[in-house]
Amino acid sequence: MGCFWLFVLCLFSPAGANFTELTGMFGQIQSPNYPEGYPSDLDLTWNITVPTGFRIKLYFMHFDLEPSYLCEYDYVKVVSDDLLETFCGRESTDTERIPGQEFVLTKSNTMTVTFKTDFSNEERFTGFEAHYSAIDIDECVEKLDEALVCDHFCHNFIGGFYCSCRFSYILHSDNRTCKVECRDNVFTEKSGTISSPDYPNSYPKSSDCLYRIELEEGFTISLEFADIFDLEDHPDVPCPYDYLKIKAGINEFGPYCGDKSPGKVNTNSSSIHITFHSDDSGDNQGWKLTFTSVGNPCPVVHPPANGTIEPVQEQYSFKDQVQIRCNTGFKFVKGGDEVEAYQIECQKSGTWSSSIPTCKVIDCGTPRPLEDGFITFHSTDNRTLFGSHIEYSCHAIYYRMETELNTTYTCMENGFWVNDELGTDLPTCQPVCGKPRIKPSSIQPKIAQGRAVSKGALPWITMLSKNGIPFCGGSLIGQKWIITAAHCLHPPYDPDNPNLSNFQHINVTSFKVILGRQKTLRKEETEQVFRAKRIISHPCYNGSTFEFDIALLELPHKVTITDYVMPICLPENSFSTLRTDDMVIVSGWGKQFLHSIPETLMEIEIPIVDHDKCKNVYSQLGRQVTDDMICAGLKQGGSDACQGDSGGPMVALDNETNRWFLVGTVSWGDGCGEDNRYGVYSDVRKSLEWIHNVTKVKNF
Ligand code: 4AZ
Repeated sequence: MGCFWLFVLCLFSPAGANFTELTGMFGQIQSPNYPEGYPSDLDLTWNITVPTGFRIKLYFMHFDLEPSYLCEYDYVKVVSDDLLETFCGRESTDTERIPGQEFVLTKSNTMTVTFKTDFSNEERFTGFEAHYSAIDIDECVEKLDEALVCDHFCHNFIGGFYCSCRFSYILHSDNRTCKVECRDNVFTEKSGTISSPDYPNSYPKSSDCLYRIELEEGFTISLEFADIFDLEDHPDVPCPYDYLKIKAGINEFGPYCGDKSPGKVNTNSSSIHITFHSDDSGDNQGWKLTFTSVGNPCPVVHPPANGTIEPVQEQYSFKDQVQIRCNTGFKFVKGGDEVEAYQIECQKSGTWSSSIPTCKVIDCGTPRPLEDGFITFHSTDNRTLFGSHIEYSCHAIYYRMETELNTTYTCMENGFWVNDELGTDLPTCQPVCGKPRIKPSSIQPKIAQGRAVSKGALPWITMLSKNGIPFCGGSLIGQKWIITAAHCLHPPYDPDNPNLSNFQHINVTSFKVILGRQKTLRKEETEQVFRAKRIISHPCYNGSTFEFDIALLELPHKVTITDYVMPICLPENSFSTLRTDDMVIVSGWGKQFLHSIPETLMEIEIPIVDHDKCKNVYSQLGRQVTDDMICAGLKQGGSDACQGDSGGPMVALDNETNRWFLVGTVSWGDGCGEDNRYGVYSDVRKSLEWIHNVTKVKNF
């Protein structure tokens, strides 16, 4: 006997037993003196150890021991964990066994082989020879140790194995179980569901999950666990392995485990922490809960008088909002401002963010005054509240509304007086033209040298006065425009400087514009005096030929329409057809036959003269009567305009409308009132478009 292998270690026990430690991956053991007969009284032991993750395979190439009943004389015993094989003899019988062609396979990595012989052998037995080798254990298949089984996936390698986990799981430090990272679950919604990972499939092992529901103060959270509730438990100890605990403020609920659902849990808190712990074993379905929250209740809201609320509910709780609206025609009054809608919110304290305001009826207030008009209230008490009606009218006689429309305005919910057609715009009152309140002196067919005009009979006549002396006339059209002769406002024609008379005009501050005047030199109470704001001469005015001898003066503001100050109408197609011999009236403060100026406004009534006839008369004198001019006067002379009458009106009565309209403005002539000479006037019809463009004046 002796040490026969590289990894062999021989030990001798005090009782004479002989131990050999074998640690190689493979090796050989033999009976002493093999293949010669083995000695008596042997007690040999081989302790074979291979690395963990391997098992040992032992194979006997030769076996020849003394046979005995139940191997009581000589035998080879193989022990490993729960394995026990005893071999003896030469062939297997009822009571003894030889290894034969079979091999012995251990479960673990250790094996003890003992060879014992008694004191004698009846004949020579050659003994045994065996080989062992380390064999890899496939732990993934064999699962020898339940505690070392991989939780999810197992991967075998020679001498060992390793575990891995499914997606979203991580391998626990025990290298076996798969856990989840579930400490960071925060819920801020008012309701939702939470469950253990993979519910209702088995939840991960070795995990510590934390779920937080964090709501605003003012809410209380309730939990309702699903019926399927399955956490590893213990019959005697409360939840020692896996458990679920709920912390809600100072209150704690749980631990919960087992298979009975905790059902409904009212936490009375707005912030709760749910902890879920699982140990490294078990295969349970887990848990699921639905959380809901309700806010602190607020008192029921009632709609204000003349208002509504939305939504209408039997109960209101924290964060609920209520819209309060006033009925049409009503508004809230808040800090002096009118407010359309109002919103209140139930607060955590269980009170509303503000009290319910009252709805006040909308008041459109005093309607805007109408210039030259007045307002009539439909109600007797002059109500200006929502739904009230008013009427705008123009002052009768002097004014007429610009367009014929329904002039009723209603106080609307927006607080404005509104008309169907004009909206919030006001109608305008325009002065009536060509209708003197004071009747002109009766027109007689022949007035020789003119006559004094009764006060107010020609209320459009305008005096242009310099230093208190009239130098030209004019006519009021609309409320702030005077038509006059361009030559009144331009320097006289100078052949050396022809442009001067065309393009330069006198200063607006150098003369006064007087309306409502009858007397030539005396001021009157009825007069209205202005300084012109601007002078606009006809663009075709020619200072040498007096073509388009017409100009407009803009007044700085509107005249006041009185019995003595009223506009003349402009010619219109419908009522301004004039024929030769039609009578016209010319008025002014001009000289009488180039002599003295009259004391008062004078008028003459003369016929329109045939244009060609007039043209001929003046062509003989080398002067041109152009198409923009119109002539009037008597062949025998006598009644004529004269110096100082320029710019003044030549008017005619429209028989259809019984209104006076402007035919022309006094322009020029050869002398005054001489026979076979006619007065020449600027024909207003020829300048009508320009007048309209500049003044926008229309007849009313
Ligand atoms: C002028 O000098 C004037 N007879 C006006 C008209 C007439 C003559 C002169 C027509 O203002």
